[in-house]
Amino acid sequence: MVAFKELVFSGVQPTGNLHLGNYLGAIKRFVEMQARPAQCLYCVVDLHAITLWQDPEALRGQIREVTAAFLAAGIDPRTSIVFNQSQVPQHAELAWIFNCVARLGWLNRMTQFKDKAGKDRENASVGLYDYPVLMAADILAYRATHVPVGEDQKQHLELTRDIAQKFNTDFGSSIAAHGHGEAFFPVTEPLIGGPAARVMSLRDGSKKMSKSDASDNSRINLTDDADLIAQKVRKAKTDPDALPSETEGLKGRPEADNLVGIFAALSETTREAVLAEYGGAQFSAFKGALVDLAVEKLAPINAEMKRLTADPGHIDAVLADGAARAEAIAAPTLDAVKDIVGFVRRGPRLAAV
Ligand code: AQP
Repeated sequence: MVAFKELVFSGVQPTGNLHLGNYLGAIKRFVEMQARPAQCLYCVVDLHAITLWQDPEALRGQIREVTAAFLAAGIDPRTSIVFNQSQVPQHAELAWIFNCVARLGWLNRMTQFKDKAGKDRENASVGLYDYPVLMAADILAYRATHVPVGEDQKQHLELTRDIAQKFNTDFGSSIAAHGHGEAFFPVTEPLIGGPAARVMSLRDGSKKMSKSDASDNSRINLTDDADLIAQKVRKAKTDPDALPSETEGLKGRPEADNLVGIFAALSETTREAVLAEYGGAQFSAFKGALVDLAVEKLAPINAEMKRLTADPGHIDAVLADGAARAEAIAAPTLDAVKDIVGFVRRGPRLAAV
């Protein structure tokens, strides 16, 4: 077997309303991954964003806003590679090759497409249907070994693994003939976990906190100021009982479970530890503590995002530098894939030299 060096890849769509779920389930964990002995790549996935129509001027602003959120949260663009997907052509190129590896039956099982397309499926874009194949290409263009994501992306990560395995099997003898051993693509490991792998809506504990929820009160946006955060937490739906002392007591109480999970993730502890401190407390008291904690953690990020978005030239320079470094990794992968598949190509690309 080939030994793959540890490489971390993940992405966030620039579709506006970046929220606490995106932060706790993904961006905060991206920051933590930087302590690993790994190359980390963090991508603003703008090709994914246009699977649903985006206003062009707003999209440009949203790409810069997600980049600012990455940097404000603590991603270091000198050690990690921060870039937007459309600047690295290998993502779309590999997606086409993977379109010919993935099976229709696999895509038909994807629940996110069903949720996002809704009843009017005939009218959904082909891109929305093909979204998980592009996601597999994003990850495998870098032969990424680890992908930190929220729980909603679990099924897409399984598809990425299926595509990698099928490619390795379909082209096994060619992979070996070109000196890549038994497997060209790694079977990527999803990193899903922690107390905030699935942050729920503040208005309905059975629904995921989401950018597209019509109610702004359902989510805490990373652009919300301290007053708005306080207002949204105080208005969050709860039940009439006090907090339990054990996690067992959170069963059947989705709103309580969600707020305890958010508290645990923000304070980098567990639900158990939160309940050891707040078990028996009424929600009014617990929400007060949660407001203080959320403001303490989110206000500095909010302020830094504002500072960074005021200088789009700096953000664009970070993205351009990241794209060049990303392409230097992805271009040789694509050259090898083309050789393996049997294409005739020009000599090595500049980026690979
Ligand atoms: N509620 C959530 N809890 C934990 N993690 C979440 N993520 C999203 N929502 C939650 C994680 O954030 C990362 C980036 O997500 P995305 O931008 O690719 O898009 P998404 O999952 O489609 O985000 P939304 O908010 O759910 O958007 P809409 O409303 O369009 O459906 C991913 O790692 C994701 O798991």
